[in-house]
Amino acid sequence: MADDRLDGHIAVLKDLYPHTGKAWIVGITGNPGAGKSTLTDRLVEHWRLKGWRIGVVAVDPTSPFSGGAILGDRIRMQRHFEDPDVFIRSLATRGALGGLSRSASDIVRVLDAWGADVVIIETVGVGQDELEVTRTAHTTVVVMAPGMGDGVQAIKAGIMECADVFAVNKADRDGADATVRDLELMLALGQGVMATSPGHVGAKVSGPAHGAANGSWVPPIVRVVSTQKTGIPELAQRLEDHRAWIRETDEGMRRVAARGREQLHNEIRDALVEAAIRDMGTRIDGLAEQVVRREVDPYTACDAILREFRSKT
Ligand SMILES: Nc1nc2c(ncn2[C@@H]2O[C@H](COP(=O)(O)OP(=O)(O)OP(=O)(O)O)[C@@H](O)[C@H]2O)c(=O)[nH]1
Ligand SMILES: [Mg+2]
Repeated sequence: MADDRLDGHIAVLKDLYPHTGKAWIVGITGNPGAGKSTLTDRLVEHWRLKGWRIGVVAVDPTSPFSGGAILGDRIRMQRHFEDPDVFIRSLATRGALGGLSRSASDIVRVLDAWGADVVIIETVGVGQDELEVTRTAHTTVVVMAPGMGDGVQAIKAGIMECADVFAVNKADRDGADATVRDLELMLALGQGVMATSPGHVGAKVSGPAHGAANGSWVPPIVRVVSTQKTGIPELAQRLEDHRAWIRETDEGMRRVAARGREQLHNEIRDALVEAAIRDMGTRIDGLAEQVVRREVDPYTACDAILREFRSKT
């Protein structure tokens, strides 16, 4: 129901909401083919050994670049399909405005209510919608792979900012050291910037101090070879460290509060746009055409829509 946004799904989600809030939400993002699904499969395996119940939401952008990730994800995580304590759901990007991030976060909530200890969201780190999906996560891993033009420069800036942990996957290949070095340099520069901005005075500048340092979090870099399970326990540990940091430190809690606020803003925005389109769709289309013909500027059109919408409600 939540995925298809069927009538009544909001009422169901409202009923489920009191049962949510326990799951830890882990986002896994990175360029196409970086090894996100293979890594997810390994983390599922690792956390299952602890007896955790696990939800996985795999977002397929259905873009020509991803080469049919749904099928790939299914094959890569197939062995967990038989496990009643693992629930895997693939979502396709649809054209709808903000539809992807919203149904992904709704499905995460359903899995949370189901009793998942951890919900993993796998999403390609390209596109605004996909970026927004990672914002619903408490802890985000950015997966990088060497030797596929996948250097630090090739990763979108927005994605870099939402990284809590970096996984340099395919560390069995040449170039992993260079990728780690690039990341370390980037993090050191980032800390330098932070140190000079007010509020961050005294932040550690020298050397990459990974993990929680001086109350703030510096993303650790972990080398992994997902296909060979190398580095998975270390990666899982860093992720769990981050979870402890958000739960136990003031800055971590502030970060969670900020994400919660952002998520509510998104929900309000989506609900408003949806309501406006429902109530005055043809009027909006008409104004859009006028904007295209340059008969009216977009600011005036927006003002007119806002005024009319307010007078209706
Ligand atoms: N050599 C090597 N290959 C790997 C490793 N991890 C994954 N691969 C391979 O890389 C390819 C892509 O892996 P996926 O896990 O599908 O990558 P993905 O990031 O989920 O890809 P999309 O969902 O399509 O964006 C597969 O052929 C994997 O077998 C690794 O650690 N080393
Ligand atoms: Mg994948």
